[in-house]
Amino acid sequence: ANLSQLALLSRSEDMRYCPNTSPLLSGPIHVSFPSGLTLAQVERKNPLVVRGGRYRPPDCEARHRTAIIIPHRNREKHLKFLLYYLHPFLQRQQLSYGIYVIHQAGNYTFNRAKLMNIGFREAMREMDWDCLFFHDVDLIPEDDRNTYTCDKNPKHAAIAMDKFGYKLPYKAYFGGVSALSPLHYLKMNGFPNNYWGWGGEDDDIGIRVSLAGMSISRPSLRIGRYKMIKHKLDEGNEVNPKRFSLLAKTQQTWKSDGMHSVEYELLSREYLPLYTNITVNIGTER
Ligand code: UD2
Ligand code: MN
Repeated sequence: ANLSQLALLSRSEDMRYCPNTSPLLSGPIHVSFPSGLTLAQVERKNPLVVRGGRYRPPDCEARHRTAIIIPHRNREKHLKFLLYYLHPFLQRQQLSYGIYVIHQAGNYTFNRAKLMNIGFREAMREMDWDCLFFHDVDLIPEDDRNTYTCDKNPKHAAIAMDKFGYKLPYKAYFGGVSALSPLHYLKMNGFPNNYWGWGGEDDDIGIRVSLAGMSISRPSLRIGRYKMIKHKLDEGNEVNPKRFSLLAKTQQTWKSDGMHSVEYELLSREYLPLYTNITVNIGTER
């Protein structure tokens, strides 16, 4: 070997890939919601997390780059608990990761799926992520063997939630937490932009997966467990009365409405210590 080959060898020697299965995993997590927890405490517990909520394992080269996309408005308390659990969880999985909070500005009706499309675009603009986790703010994973990496097919990760008795509520369910690679996402034209208010958009996304010729993968019931922080229906996220008629038309609309047609105004991008906050004006229903 010549000198430059030797130099390469020794570099890969001290920065080897992380093992296929992280030795840091501990399995089931006891989830509780300590009163008085502050974001400053969460920061102190995660000294290796850098600006914008980014992390890479200190002593091995991560095999995966995962972006977490969280749709958000007016749920600061839930966000604090999610960050408290999610940062150490992702670090134990030895991932290279970034957390993005997509904040809907103003008081118009909430639109979860549209915020996800924006999160996809804004995250991919910054980095070549190989997996995106679309994550409700109020769902806390209860087992760190539920790895935040992508599968061959779009993955529905929140298969077993306490609110549904730790069972899948129905076979096509795709709500809560799901994971798609950029290729999956583009293939199904992302998520719908026209579901305003609560409900239906998760089923629409599930239908898009199969319309695009893919199927849904899931972790086992034993490890895809989540606790949902109890809450009421938010103001500004009333039940969407159009959800059933929209769902009946997904087959006709998915190619024209989605990732490719999303329109919004970027109001700010802030690199906070624990996450990147992206505030957007998404308008309202026309
Ligand atoms: C269910 C699904 C969720 C979604 C929703 C229907 C579960 C666990 N999740 O959640 O994936 O399909 O039904 O739209 O069954 N949010 C805010 N501020 C708001 C309103 C919503 O931040 O004012 C975000 C937040 O990330 C929240 C998510 O949107 O977790 C879903 O809204 P939800 O928690 O009110 O709805 P839920 O629990 O019925
Ligand atoms: Mn919820």
